[in-house]
Amino acid sequence: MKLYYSPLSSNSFKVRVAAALFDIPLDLQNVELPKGEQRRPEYLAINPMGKVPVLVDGDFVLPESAAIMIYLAESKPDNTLYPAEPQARAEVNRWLFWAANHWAPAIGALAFEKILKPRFFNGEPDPVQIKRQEDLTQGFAKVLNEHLAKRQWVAGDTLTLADIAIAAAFASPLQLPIQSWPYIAAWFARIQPLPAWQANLPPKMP
Ligand SMILES: N[C@@H](CCC(=O)N[C@@H](CS)C(=O)NCC(=O)O)C(=O)O
Repeated sequence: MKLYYSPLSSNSFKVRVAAALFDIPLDLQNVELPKGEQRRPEYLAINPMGKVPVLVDGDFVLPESAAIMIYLAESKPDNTLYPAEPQARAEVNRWLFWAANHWAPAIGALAFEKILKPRFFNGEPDPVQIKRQEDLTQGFAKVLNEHLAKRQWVAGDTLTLADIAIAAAFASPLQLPIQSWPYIAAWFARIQPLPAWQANLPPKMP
């Protein structure tokens, strides 16, 4: 299977970690976001949204990181990362949607303003946008921190795709103030040592 990805992309990172946990090798195809390769016609033919990641499995083309993680999980029956029991699965889905709709967009916008825009796009960070996305991130982190106060893992009593999807934000060079959310910090300390996590970390920005 081929994965169009970027080493700068935490949505790509979460898919790579999930694939490693499922022991599924991926043929990685780097889409150079700073060069705008995601907006070239040949890439838009693969994903009209002009985003990474995209999985290609034979003739089947699948954008959207959460959908890709689920697709990989469904090729490995009886795995615990994406449980089959309907309520357990719904709980994982709930947090995958939470990450896709709230958490990742706020953090992605922050990373763009604070790191990618000045570094790759010759632009000035927009303080209004930074404040707005920081406020959103704080609010979402509070929800996650309180949720994790009562449990070890985000959904259920073991590691699932939901943990990987949400924790990916902390692999970003953004360096979110994780120590200000003690239950998130304790949870992340359980995820970070995973070999699948360590093996796929994005390169450090110089
Ligand atoms: N909902 C999508 C979001 C994908 C996304 O925003 N990808 C970013 C990188 S993390 C991207 O490709 N940005 C390039 C651009 O917007 O030009 C997913 O989960 O895969």
